Amino acid sequence: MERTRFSVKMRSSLGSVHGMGGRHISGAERIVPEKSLEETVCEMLRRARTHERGTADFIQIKVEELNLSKAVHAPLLRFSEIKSSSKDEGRRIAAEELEAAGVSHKAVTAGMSLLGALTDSMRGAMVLDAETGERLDTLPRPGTPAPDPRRGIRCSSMDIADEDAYRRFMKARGLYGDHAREAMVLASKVQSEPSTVAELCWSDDPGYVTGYVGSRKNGYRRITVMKDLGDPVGGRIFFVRHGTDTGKYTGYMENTPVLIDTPEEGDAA
Ligand code: WAQ
Ligand code: MG
Repeated sequence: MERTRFSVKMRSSLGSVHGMGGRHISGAERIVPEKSLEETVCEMLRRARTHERGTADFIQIKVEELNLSKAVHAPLLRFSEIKSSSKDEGRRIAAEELEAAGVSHKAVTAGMSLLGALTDSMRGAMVLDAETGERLDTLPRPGTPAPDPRRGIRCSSMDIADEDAYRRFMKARGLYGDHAREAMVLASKVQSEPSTVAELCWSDDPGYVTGYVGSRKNGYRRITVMKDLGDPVGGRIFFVRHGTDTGKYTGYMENTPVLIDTPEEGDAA
């Protein structure tokens, strides 16, 4: 493998003042070889300008060269799918999956009502105590600016380690498309931090109703319908062990480069 790659991060919004406030449109993160850098930047620009959530009028793209020897490697989560036919059914299944992964009933209920109460999508994820259900990302932390409840924390700086191996892996499972790829990569990084118990997610793209529950215990459990078609409100929650240091946790999610290894065919997956 080459010695360096480039981290490319994009965030975009509509109606902000120099990127502050406004409506979240889309974000993306990749770690790509130099030869794919231009193409990746153009793709992200295009995505922000043609998104079904709206045409972004503020777009920030950050490019940074990374020394690969500093990147952490983590395995891709195992994949499985549960079919649901309505929002209510999908969310009920998700609640069961979260409890099966070790999140308390109380925390699941708290998380479902927090996501259900959002009137528009956040940029990032809420962090909840998996035992008490307390929301942690909005608590003030000394030495950091007052947290913005609409931002949450972003999981960033991650990508597939070996593109070709990943393509073979997904094709063998009939999985295509950017949503699944990005979600599998993100969910795998989230589970590579030992404080994470489980993750809950559904998309904020009005035309994409699928979501998942991720955990080290049960892998990536895709749930086909988790919201009504046309609904622009999605969300994510990272459920963490009681007593997790939120500052350290956030630092890992936002800054540590993580490359996701795909199991070779024949490996258990
Ligand atoms: N870090 C933390 N939270 C994020 C991030 C991130 N990098 N990106 C998005 N979010 C939050 C944010 O609140 C979004 O509103 C919400 O998650 C949904 O994001 O077919 O498309 O990018 O198997 O719309 C899952 C199913 C699709 C994929 C998830 O999420 C499949 C999806 P979206
Ligand atoms: Mg989206």
